[in-house]
Amino acid sequence: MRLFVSPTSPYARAVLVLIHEKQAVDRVEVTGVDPWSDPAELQAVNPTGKVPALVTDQGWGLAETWAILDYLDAVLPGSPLTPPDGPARWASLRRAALGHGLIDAAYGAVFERRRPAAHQSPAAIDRHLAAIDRLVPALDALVPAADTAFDRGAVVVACALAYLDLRHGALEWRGRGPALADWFARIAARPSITGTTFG
Ligand SMILES: N[C@@H](CCC(=O)N[C@@H](CS)C(=O)NCC(=O)O)C(=O)O
Repeated sequence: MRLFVSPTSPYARAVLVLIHEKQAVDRVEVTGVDPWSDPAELQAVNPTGKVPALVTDQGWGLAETWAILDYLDAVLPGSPLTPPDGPARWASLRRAALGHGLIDAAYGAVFERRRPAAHQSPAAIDRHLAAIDRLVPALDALVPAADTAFDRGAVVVACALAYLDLRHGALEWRGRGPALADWFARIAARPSITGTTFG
């Protein structure tokens, strides 16, 4: 399989972390691209032109982080990171969904700030920052009481928090989510996290 990523994409990192957690690094060839330079090979796989994008062993392309996570969790060997059913499944997906929302808000603010000054929307930036402000305590309330398996929700939330550290250090999110900060500190030494740093 082939996976298109970019070095600072929190979306792509979630896929990389899942691959590491499943100890399947040798099953996926990772290709770094700059999606903003419109690489034809990326657009052929994912017409949106965004990373991550996956080419399966059958040769077809798959877009969208959640779909790629779903697919790789199913086809790669090793225990599933997404619990198959019951309350554990919904707890994991609930956390993953808020984690995706946190990535969207954090990336959205960065994207807006990169537009030429005259075209930036302060209201759009504020809206993204306000969402981050709500999402951190919401995720703080969902930190498992005991450290359970590092599941699908954990993968996405960890990448969202790492991206906050990379791009939004001034927000000092740990003050809004102390339990989340403790959890993040505890999982920071996992090989899947240290082996996939933003480059
Ligand atoms: N909804 C997509 C978002 C992916 C995304 O926005 N990736 C960014 C990099 S962090 C990208 O490729 N941007 C290029 C563009 O928007 O053209 C997903 O979940 O995979």
